[in-house]
Amino acid sequence: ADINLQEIHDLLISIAHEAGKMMLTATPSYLDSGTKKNSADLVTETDKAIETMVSTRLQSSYPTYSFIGEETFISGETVLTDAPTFICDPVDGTTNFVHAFPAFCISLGFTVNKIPSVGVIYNPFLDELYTGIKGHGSFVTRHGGEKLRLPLKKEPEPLGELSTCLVGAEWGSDRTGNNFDVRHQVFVKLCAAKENGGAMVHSIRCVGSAALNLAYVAAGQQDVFWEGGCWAWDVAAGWCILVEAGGIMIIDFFSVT
Ligand code: LIP
Repeated sequence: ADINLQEIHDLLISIAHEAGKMMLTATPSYLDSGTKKNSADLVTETDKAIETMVSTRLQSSYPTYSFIGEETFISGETVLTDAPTFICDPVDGTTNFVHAFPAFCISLGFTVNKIPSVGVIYNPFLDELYTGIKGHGSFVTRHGGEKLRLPLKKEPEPLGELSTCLVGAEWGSDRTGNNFDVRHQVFVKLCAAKENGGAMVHSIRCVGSAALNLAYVAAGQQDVFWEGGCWAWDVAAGWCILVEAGGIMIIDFFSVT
């Protein structure tokens, strides 16, 4: 059957707004947040409640489509297939959410044949909604205002020189072994002066949400985003939005097994 991406996009926006209300009425604290793989990998009751709401609403409208969510993912069992699939990060930027730092969002992606085809990213705190549909461009709406096509910059600069870029990069939650060494080296190389072997970028921003980082590149507020160790729910929505804004996604590997 034909897949109506516009209808899916509209439903995802409605779900994102409901999730936004749940985030704003919650009172999270690091004191009652739980942890996953280590003390820097946080999860709250709101993450879980939003994911339940999202999967319930999607299941009732699209019972035959697949669903992958950060909080219900089971390593080795949950697999991304070619089937139409919703990919949900109920609260991306949970650490920010817990600390009341205003950069967190819900990230809702939809893939067909593993291709990101709809993306909806909503930051309820700033009331910023980023959306994209494959082949139909991407947009931002701020504070319920005008829907603006991305990128926002009228004449985007070609990225000739890293040294002219504002770069988003994240430390992530894995602070051990090779993963940490690679992150550390990337930060140093990006920032160091050229005579010290670096790219001397304008600066680095650690906004704390992979989805918002991708949306910011799509909007032209950041020129590049780099992160090692992203999951499908971190990038599925932002991927569609970025590509539709004329951006480029470079990956080493895309799998949720
Ligand atoms: C987080 C990301 C963040 C990344 C963390 C984590 P969460 O997602 O968006 O950018 O650095 O590793 O994955 O856990 O807040 O949904």
